[in-house]
Amino acid sequence: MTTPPADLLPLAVDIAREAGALAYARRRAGVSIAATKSAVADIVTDADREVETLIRQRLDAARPGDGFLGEESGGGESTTGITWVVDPIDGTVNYAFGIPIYAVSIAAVAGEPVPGEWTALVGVVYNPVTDELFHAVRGEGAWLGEQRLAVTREAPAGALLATGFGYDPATHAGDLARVAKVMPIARDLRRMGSASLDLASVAAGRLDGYFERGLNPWDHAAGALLVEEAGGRVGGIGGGPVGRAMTIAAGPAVFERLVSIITE
Ligand code: LIP
Repeated sequence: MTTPPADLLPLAVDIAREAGALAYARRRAGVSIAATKSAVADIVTDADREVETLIRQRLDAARPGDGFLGEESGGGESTTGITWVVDPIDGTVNYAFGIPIYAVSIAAVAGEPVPGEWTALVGVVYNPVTDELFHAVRGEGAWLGEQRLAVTREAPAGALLATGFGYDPATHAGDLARVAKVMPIARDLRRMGSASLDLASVAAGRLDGYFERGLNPWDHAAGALLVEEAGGRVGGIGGGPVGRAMTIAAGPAVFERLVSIITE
């Protein structure tokens, strides 16, 4: 029997809150960098690993047979057709430096756990510092708590945009050139350091658009569903599927303009 997506939301919310509380407590107690990953700037803390272990244990207990794709512990095959795509602490560098902009990102997807091939069913992005829990079930809208979310429409003053830069210094020149191409349509630019919160901010109308190269599946899995359920669009180069090459998220008009500028 296929589980209705709405039945997955309470589990995701409960686990996100528990995981967020753990991350917050560890941050207040002091955080150490456990290792570097793809580049010297790509760090993981002991808390990242501990929080992901908690999330994985809770999901395994509640939904044995579901798959898992997590930033720190990799993948686990699904026998139910559902895979949980998890970033335990999205905004790890912010977290390590004590900048209060980070989130637990949990998504449940159906099908192959590959961006562009999966169908996102449930997305939860939780910032424990602000106690803001963004959530969406496919077809049932995007919400911040009980407040329904909606993306913005294009404005004469230009778009308030956000972006990010990868950990590999070799990619920074291209990222900065892309910013220069986009700035003529922007009223201003933000670089907040957490893709899931950038996407949640687009869904909530706090940003008009977001674009970033190099994201991993767990960075955008939950936030992309928030944007789509808030009336926005999410895609990659040329408006195709999201991937490491590019993630673009905005209301329809700004999305088309960003796709056109970034793809040209
Ligand atoms: C981060 C993203 C951020 C991006 C960073 C990194 P992490 O994810 O949320 O938008 O600019 O390079 O990918 O590593 O903190 O989970």
